[in-house]
Amino acid sequence: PGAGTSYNASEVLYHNLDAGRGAKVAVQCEDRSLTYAELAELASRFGNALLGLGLKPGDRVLMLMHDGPAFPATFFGALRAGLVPIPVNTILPPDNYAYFLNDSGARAAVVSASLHPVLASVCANCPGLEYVLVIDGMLPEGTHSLEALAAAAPATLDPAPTGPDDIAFWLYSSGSTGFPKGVVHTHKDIRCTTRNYAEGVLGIQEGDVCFTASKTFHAYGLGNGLTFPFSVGASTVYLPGRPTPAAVYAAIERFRPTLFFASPTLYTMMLADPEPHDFSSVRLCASAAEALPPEIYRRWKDRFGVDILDGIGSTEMLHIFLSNRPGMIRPGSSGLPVPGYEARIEDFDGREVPRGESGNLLIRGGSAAREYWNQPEKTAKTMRGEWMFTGDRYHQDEDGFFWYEGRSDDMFKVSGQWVSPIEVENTLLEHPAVLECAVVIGTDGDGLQRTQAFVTLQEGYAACEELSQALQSHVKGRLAPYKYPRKIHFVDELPKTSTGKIQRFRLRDAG
Ligand code: 3SK
Repeated sequence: PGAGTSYNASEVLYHNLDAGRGAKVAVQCEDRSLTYAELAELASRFGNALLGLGLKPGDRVLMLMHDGPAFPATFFGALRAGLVPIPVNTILPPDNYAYFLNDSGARAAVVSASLHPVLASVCANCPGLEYVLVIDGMLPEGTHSLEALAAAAPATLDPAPTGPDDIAFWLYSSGSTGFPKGVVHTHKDIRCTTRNYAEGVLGIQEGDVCFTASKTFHAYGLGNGLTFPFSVGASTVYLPGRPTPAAVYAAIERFRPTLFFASPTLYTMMLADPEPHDFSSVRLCASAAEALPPEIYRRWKDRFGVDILDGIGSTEMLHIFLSNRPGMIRPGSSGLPVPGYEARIEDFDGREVPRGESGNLLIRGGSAAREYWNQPEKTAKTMRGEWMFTGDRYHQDEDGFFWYEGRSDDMFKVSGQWVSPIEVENTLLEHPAVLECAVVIGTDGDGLQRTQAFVTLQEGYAACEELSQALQSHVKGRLAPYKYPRKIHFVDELPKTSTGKIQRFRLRDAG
């Protein structure tokens, strides 16, 4: 879409009707499948139902929904109606929903019936919320059925007269401190990610079947599971429940996707399942949220013969902006800038650092969010003109590949020298006993700052002093002496966000 011309991002779904794909399957979910014609009709009915309640263009609609056909119908129906959908994480404590509703001023919320109790528990504290619309289940008192309203609403809907730079949707981004921020995206942003990453890197085509184990409420899943497949008339598979390795393998064997999207945590858990599984339908896998340890990449490739393209994105940039490419993978690196994006590594004074030196990563590209809602100071700190400050530390190698070193606030100094937690973690992961690990700063008995590691173990290994020493020797033999962990904590699990990012900041004081 060119600046100034009219454009509504629902075209990503609806253009398939003009392209003659009405009868083609768009979505498969458990025992249900919807063609493009059926999905577009459902989206139009949902959009009309929301307008029928009196919602006006620009009004926000919170989406607290499981993955399933109603998710894209609500998202695209709201966009087409000129409303502003805000998908949110489905597994947060109730207070978060009160915050989202009050911060966004949403007049309506669409909620999966099984998630309604958690929303209901905070509604009394959200005076701006006028309509709670339930889908996929029993109708609690005081709510409306979106399906019933939709059945009575017109089956077609013309796009609202929006432009490429108008607000389209928000996503909430939670940093390690403070309240989540409403990340405001415009209509053009979706098309930018589908062209640059989905077509430019994944080479997505009409014949592809996408399956995202990372949920669609998150920017990563929203691209993988909605906008990427629909942008080229491919189809998508949804898994409404928890993406356990068993559920994911079963969905892959049943629906035979060609593109699979997950985070390093899930790839690691899937590798820990020793049963044989048929992965032959998948032509390419993608990973984001955390750097993919090279050891996991190698084990995956050995076992399934399929590449994982590791990349990094952000909610602010909407999707992946650095990525490895098919046939050009450097395991452990985040790859090269995705076409359409530029990356820059700066020192603390804002000067570009020479190749090989580490610094803060900034990104420029057409899918950058326009602001954090109502947070001008945070907006100014992160969105610096055309450049987005990512908060990640990186260095670039002699061939231009980008290597992640950790979040800026995860880096630390030992004996006056910088330690990248990622480097130590990747080394620990080469040891056969280690399933997952996180490396953070700790203080030893003398009050000195030292590296410490939190480790979960592979099946068949037990925590003991000997293993602790073996892991320390393993790192000592491979990295500079000041980097090895002076203390190893064996734990049952690591703290993570719902999308699989390790929350290292939570471990800093835990040792
Ligand atoms: O965490 C990431 O790497 C990511 C990727 C795509 C979209 C959003 C995010 C946060």
